[in-house]
Amino acid sequence: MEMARAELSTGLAALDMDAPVLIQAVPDADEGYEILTTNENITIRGGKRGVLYGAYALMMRLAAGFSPETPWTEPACPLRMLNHWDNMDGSIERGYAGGSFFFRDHHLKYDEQRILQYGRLLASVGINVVSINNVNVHSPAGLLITQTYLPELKQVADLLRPFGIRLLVAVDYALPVTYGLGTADPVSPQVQEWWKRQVSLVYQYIPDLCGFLVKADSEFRPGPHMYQRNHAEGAQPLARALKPHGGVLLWRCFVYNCKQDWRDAKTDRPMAPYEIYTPLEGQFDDNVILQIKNGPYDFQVREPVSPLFFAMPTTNKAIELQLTQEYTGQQIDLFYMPPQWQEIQKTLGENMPKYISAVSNLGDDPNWTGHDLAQANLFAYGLFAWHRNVDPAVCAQWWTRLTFGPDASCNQTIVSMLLSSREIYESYNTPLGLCWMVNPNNHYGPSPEGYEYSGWGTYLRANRDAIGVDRTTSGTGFILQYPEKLAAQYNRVETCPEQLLLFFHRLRYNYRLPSGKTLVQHVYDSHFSGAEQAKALLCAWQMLKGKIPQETYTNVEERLMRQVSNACEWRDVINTYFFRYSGIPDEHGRVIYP
Ligand code: GCW
Repeated sequence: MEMARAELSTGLAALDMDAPVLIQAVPDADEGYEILTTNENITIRGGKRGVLYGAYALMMRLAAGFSPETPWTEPACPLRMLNHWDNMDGSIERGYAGGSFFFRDHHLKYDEQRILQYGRLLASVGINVVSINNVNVHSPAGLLITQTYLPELKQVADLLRPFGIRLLVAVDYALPVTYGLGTADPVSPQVQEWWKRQVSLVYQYIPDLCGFLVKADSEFRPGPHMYQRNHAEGAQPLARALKPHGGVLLWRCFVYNCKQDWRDAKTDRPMAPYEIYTPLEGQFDDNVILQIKNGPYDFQVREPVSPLFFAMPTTNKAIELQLTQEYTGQQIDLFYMPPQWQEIQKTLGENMPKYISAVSNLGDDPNWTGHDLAQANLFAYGLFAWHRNVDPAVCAQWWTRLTFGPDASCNQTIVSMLLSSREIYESYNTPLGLCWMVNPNNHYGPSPEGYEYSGWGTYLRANRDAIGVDRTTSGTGFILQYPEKLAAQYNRVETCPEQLLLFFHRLRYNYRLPSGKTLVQHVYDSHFSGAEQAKALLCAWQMLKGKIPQETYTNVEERLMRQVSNACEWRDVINTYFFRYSGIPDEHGRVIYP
């Protein structure tokens, strides 16, 4: 209540507004709130944390020029998380907005004001849990849950608590080994005892810790498979140690063989999580939440939803999204994500998990996200996590108005840039859901066969006739992991959504799409048009010169210029690649490099 009052008074003063606001506690409520108005005053009624959310909502509504009146609202997801991939040396894995604002020189070293601003930034859009260290727990981050770093970690928890934000810690599964036990085998009584003691210690420092996040047996991280134990057995000692303290265990399902032989055409990487986890249905403790990436591969530009969301009905699940633009333009190219989330929500319907998490796009750049317009993704994520069914256009309008003020024509331009950005990016990137045509390691820019002969399980298998992996019932059978109706839709090339055609099917270059175009002509057309549209984004922005604060204008213009050259590079490389394999020229005779 005091926090809500304090935030309101500083916020309204900053907005140069003076509104008579009453705050009323609603007993037994927690995060929900409503805003009521009479002629004399505005009342925020809400639960313990709800009044704070109500205070931010009110300020946003006033700042955007909307009526403050808001009917009772409660979050659709109780855990609305942000996962940072920050390393303790200050770097950020897949970070595109500078370095960490939590860590430096292997310590929690930060500007306290920035952490407070961060707390406000997150709370204002309803995010209530953060994990600040990388899921790849590089040394010495494992020690964050030990005496060595707990006093430092506690300070961060204390700073964020008033904003209704709790900490999660990404932990190293092999930590008991580091502590001299010689094993991290989950069935070992010493290991179980060790986790109990360790967790008790953590809760002495941070009594409201949300819990732990674990990446196990994934991309060279240690895990229970090292001891021939399955993941339900593996999760147990940590879950049971956390349980008496009210903690949860977020257990990531990003598990697959990353040392596959490319000659092996039977193993199909996207099938792995379903194969590994579904036999374990009913075996996870009730405070374990399986954290599943939105797609079965890995945050590609276009993927179907992970089939695991439809399975394991009695197991807790969280969906993991990626705000940091690893494969979606690295905060150089514009990519507004809510249309993607809306599609996921539509496809999953009631199978949408109750818990939600997203990999952070924040860093220590002065504008937080590197690309100024990438802030819209964080804003929209908060709204999406709270309401689930949010209209991408409404989020874009809100954000634009709050960020750039009331100028309608300027807002219209920015909103339409945001709303078209994903389609544009996709049209010059990897075609038709094929995935993985990126430069290896840094994942920016085209390299069609960059991963073709590697162990990562990400193959296109192009030859002179056809491209793609057949995942239908007559191919790898991946499609059978989906519920019947969806499986039937994906299985037939005629009914498969066009954007996913090459995710599910292996097709000949001269295959005729429902549009009447051949596959290869579609690739050419979409790449030529995508590069043109990227140029159009730049032109649209340039029309705003003088209407936007100079710093933001320059920041975005410079990035859009880089986007244009990236788009041209993608266009030429992908078109050339398809031309060289297929030998089929562009019907319109445009330039393709032979
Ligand atoms: O997409 C991959 C990234 C890794 C990341 C991994 C994961 C944190 O390239 O950098 O590691 O996903 O999600 O664990």
